[in-house]
Amino acid sequence: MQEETSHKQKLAEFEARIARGEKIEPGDWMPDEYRRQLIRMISQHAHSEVVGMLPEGAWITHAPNLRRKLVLMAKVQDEAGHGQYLYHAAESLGATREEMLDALLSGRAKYASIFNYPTLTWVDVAWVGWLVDGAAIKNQMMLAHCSYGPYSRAMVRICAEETFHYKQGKEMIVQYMTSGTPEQKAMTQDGLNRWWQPMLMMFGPHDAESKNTAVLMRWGIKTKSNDTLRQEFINEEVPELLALGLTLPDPDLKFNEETGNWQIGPIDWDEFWRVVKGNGPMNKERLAARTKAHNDGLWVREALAAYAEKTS
Ligand code: FAQ
Repeated sequence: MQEETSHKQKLAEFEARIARGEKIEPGDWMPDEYRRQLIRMISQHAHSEVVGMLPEGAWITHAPNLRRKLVLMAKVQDEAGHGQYLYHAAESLGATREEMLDALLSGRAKYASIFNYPTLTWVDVAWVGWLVDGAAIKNQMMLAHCSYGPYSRAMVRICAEETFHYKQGKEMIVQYMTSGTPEQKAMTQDGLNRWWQPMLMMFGPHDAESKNTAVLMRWGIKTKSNDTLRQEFINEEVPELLALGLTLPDPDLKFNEETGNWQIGPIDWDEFWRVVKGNGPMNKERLAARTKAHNDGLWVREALAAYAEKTS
């Protein structure tokens, strides 16, 4: 009975801290479910950054000129750094790197569905920058205000870098659409046709189907729902895409004067769940590439462990 009262009291104090806008720090008391939700989300986010290096990384050796190659290398390296910050943030909650990597490589962990699609042409690098980094920033600007200190601070740095990623993608699309050849314009439209729907899915299922949102919002981890962020992103990007002469691959797209929103047609959630469950176009290749990188890095981990033992 006394134990129950003390738990209720701790929970009330914890929720009051969140209501006052205070950050929760690693050693602070927190409900088990808060810790579980954060480990789930942050580790998935870390995996997304690391797997997310693969679709664009494939184009580094095919970049059309030195400037584009330097920018792309810097971007892909940034994503590795984001993975590091995020794995550290999850470690601050008690998750170990080994557990998290094991979950990823064994296929038990989720990561952003979008990275299971192939980058078929060079312009896909540009679309990943504009649409994928753009959608990621939209979500992460919200997470920069989340109640868990280490996650929110990691997000501030990550968002600054993702903004550069977004701009380099947009710069390429603008160039191809305003001064490109007819082939470049056609390639750009083809890329938009393939990336638009998967990008919309990145924000997660509709609010009515989103099982985690309620608890995440209660504890200030998320402050906006999946549908709210998706709609904000659509409203911001559609006018810019149309202004470049691009066609959105959605016959139902229209501006709703009453709500002030760009209204979209249905999203193919069957495809989303197929991809999330491991059966997307590139799931197997992505996990095989991460497993190879992990195995190739074994000698580095062994050398570090031997050095640590020798110097301790
Ligand atoms: N993909 O209840 P909800 C990036 C799962 S970073 C796969 O609505 P929640 C940088 C979800 O986990 C992109 N699975 O979930 C970059 C849950 O299953 P669970 C990653 C998804 O957590 C750019 C189930 O569906 N960003 O791109 C997805 O409230 C370019 C039910 O969903 C983050 O991870 C999905 N798209 O909302 C790198 C940000 N959506 O876990 C390289 C942090 C949902 O219960 C190149 N995460 N699921 O088994 C979040 O903000 C949230 O977790 C959401 C999902 C918004 C992703």
